[in-house]
Order: sequence, then C-alpha cells, then structure tokens
Amino acid sequence: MFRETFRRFCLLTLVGMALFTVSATVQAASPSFGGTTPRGAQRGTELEVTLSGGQLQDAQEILFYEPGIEVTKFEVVNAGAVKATFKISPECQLGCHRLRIRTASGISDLRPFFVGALPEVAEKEPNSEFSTPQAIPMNVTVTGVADYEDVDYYVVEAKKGDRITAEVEGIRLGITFFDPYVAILNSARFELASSDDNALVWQDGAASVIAPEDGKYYIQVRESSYAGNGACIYRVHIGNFPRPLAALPAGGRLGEALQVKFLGDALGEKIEQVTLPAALDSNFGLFVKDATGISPSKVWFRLSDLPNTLEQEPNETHDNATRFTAPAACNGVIEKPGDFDCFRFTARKGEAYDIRVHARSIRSPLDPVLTIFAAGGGAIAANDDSGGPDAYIRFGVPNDGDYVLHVRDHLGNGGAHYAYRIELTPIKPSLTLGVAEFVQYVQPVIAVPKGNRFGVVLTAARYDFGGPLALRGENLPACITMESCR
Ligand SMILES: [Ca+2]
Ligand SMILES: [Ca+2]
Ligand SMILES: [Ca+2]
Ligand SMILES: [Ca+2]
Repeated sequence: MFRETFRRFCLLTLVGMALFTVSATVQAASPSFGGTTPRGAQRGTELEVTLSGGQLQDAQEILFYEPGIEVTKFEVVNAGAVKATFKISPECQLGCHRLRIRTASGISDLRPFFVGALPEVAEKEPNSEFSTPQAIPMNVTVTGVADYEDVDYYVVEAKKGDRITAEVEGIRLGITFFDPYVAILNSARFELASSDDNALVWQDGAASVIAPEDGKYYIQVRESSYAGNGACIYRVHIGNFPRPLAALPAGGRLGEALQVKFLGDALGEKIEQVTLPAALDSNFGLFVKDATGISPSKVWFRLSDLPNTLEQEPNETHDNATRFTAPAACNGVIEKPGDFDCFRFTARKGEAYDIRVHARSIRSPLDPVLTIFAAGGGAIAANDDSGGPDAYIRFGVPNDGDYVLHVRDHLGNGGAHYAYRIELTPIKPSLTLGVAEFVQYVQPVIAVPKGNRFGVVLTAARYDFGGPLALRGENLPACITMESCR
C-alpha cells in the first residue's frame, strides 16, 4: 500500500463582506457548550431546552447536523446559558442529533440531543428497593439518575407473550463516563434478562424478554459497579417495541430495494422490504417498527456499490463454500460457537483486491478473523484485527484459479446476531484530508470571522497514488474563498 502524508497550509478567507466586519469588542475566546437540559425528548413535542456553557453572551443560533428539530424561540440568558424552544417533528429520526451553538464570535463544541418515540416519565425516588418500585405504564421513556450505590426499580404490567424491552441511553448521552446496567426481573425477583454492555449500544444496555405469564415485571437500572453519581443521567426506553440487534444482509446498494432479515429480536427473525437512500451516508441505519412500536436506535447498515451475496449453509468446506463473483459483498452470520463460513470465487493472476470484514463497524459482537485459501489447498493470507477488531487483507492474486474466504470469530464465539459483511473491492486510489486537533479529543471547528482569515494545517493521506495535490475549496458559501500553499 502506498501511503504518503504531507501537510499543507490553507487559508479560508471571508471576502466581500468587509462592511459587516465585527466590532473590536469581540472577545477572542471561543464559546463552550457543556450540554442541554433535558438531554432528550419525545418527537412530535415542543419543549424548552437550556443550553449551558461559557462565552454564550453573543449566541446567535443553534446549528443542527440532522433534520427534524426546529428552534421556535431563542433567548440568551447570560454568558453561561441560552434558553431555546425545540419543536421536534413527528417524523424526526430517532436517536442522536448533534448540535452546536453559533455565537457572533465563534462556534461551540458538538453535543448530542436524543429524540425518542415514547412519552417521557421522570424518575421518582425513592425507588431503590425491589419491594417499592416506581409504577410506570408500558411504552414510556424514563429519565433518571443512577447515583452512588443507587438502584432504580420500575414496575410494568404485561400479558403472557408480550415482548418487554428496556434500552438505556447513558454513555451515549455524552455527559460522563457512565456505564449503565439494565435487567428485567419477574415478581419472584428472578432475573429474566440483563445487559451490561452490548455491541449495538456499547456500554449502554438493551435487554428483552417475552413475558412467560400475565403479571408484573420489574426493570432495574443502575451503574454497573454501583459507582454512579449525580451526573449519571439516563434515558431508559421501556416497552413492547422491537429490538433487533443485526441485519442480514448488513448492507446494500444505493437506491436499491431489497429484503432484509432482522436478527436477534426476542420474538425472532423478521423480514422486511427496505428501500435504501440514493446518497452515501456512513452513519446509515435501519429502524424496525411493528404494531407495538419502533426500535429506539438503529441497526447499523452499510451503503456501497457492491452486489450482495448471501451465505448458503452448509458452507464449511471449500467444496460447499458459497460461490460469488468478485467484486461483491458476502453477508452471513456466525450463528453458533465454533461455526465458520466459506465463500469461493474465481480470480486471475495479477488481479488485486481489498478485502475487509465489517462486523464491529456495523456493531456486531463478532470479532472476525479472515483467512484466504487457494481452493483445495493451504492458507495464503490471514488477518485478525486491522485498526480495530475487524479484519482486512490486501490480496494480490498469485495464480489463475479459485480462492476461498474463510471467516470465524477470534474466540470461537457465535450467536444468532453475529452478523458480518465481507466487502471485496478492486483497489482504487483514495485520499483522506484531515484537520489536526486544536484541542485534544475535540473535533476542530473552523469559524472564519467576517472580513478576516483563518489558517489551518490540512493533513493529507494518499492511498495507491502519488504526486502533488491541488486543493480547491468547492461548494463554499459565496462569500468565502480558500487558498492553499505547501
Ligand atoms: Ca435513581
Ligand atoms: Ca454497561
Ligand atoms: Ca454461517
Ligand atoms: Ca478480529
């Protein structure tokens, strides 16, 4: 792989608006943004939200990265707070919405705001004993706090055969290093399901059961080692909604209509017809709904230009391997511990492919290991992890013939939702441009003052091509130009 990194200095200049140059009283410090109170809300509602931070006295507007939230009222309280009214459309996408505050002198950090489908209920302490839980209706989002040594109990009524799901948003709210734990118990205090961490929702938990009989069921939420604090705020969605954990296939082509099988739900597999968006979106996912509700967060799904191949079991040998024609995306599931899957294709000497197994990148619990065999022969190349648990191999075809891709879990684990997608693509030149961090772990923001300039060092990584680069600032607002110098 040819990779060269170079640094280039760029100046973004705001021209033609010098008449609007900001006055000399502007402070140099950038605004900071700690977060919103509350941290989320139900779609289809309108509510007052406080945005807290610093240097907010000249706040002008809120910038959203996803559609669906409109600001109908905006008021600067003081340098530390802005009050805004959020109107959330009934069709607003669920889950994380990212926002910043723009002031006259800068742009703040990025913070999340979570949109849910269910009506909200506030936690009422004391609810720390199994014998004195907080009674809630089914299908609500409870907003609570997991304090130090705090255990929160909620009780719902269910009928035999009802699906009960509890999904917590805690670490995802981006407030503090909070590691939530959630469990569903029966009236005899027997734990029917629990979740500390889950590949789909990271340190947050999602647990589901099918009620074995009519009766009361208890949802427990706490910090995983009882070491919470007043900042350990959570939103727990409790209801009958679906909670699949993976999709098969785990990706598709832009604009394509295809059948997707959702895996890992307590009620079993579900097949749905899905139409994919026409434009690339690296954060794309599918929300599953039925008569009982909708999953609170997405099942991650890859968009690409590759045709799909689905594994055909049994596929454990080179002879019964699922056949495909390269380039393609091979999709499957390591459905039980110790399982492995084989895919076979024909290639010619001199061809070269990038072969990447997507598993953790689509929030599957699988830790994939990829091995390439000459069909009927020995292993040619293998990889376990490449920049994370997912596997990657650049494969230069040594001879005309058939080759087998073999995928398994690193620890021999498996299960109904251990999905993966092997993307096999011809080698294409690519380029990534980045801006170095101004502050460690904080995504940089370029705010160009009116009539002024902003200098930034861009880092470029070239893959599979060489030579100089010409940088142009395309699709910038009409009043902004970009010049670059090496
Ligand atoms: Ca509590
Ligand atoms: Ca956890
Ligand atoms: Ca399989
Ligand atoms: Ca791996």
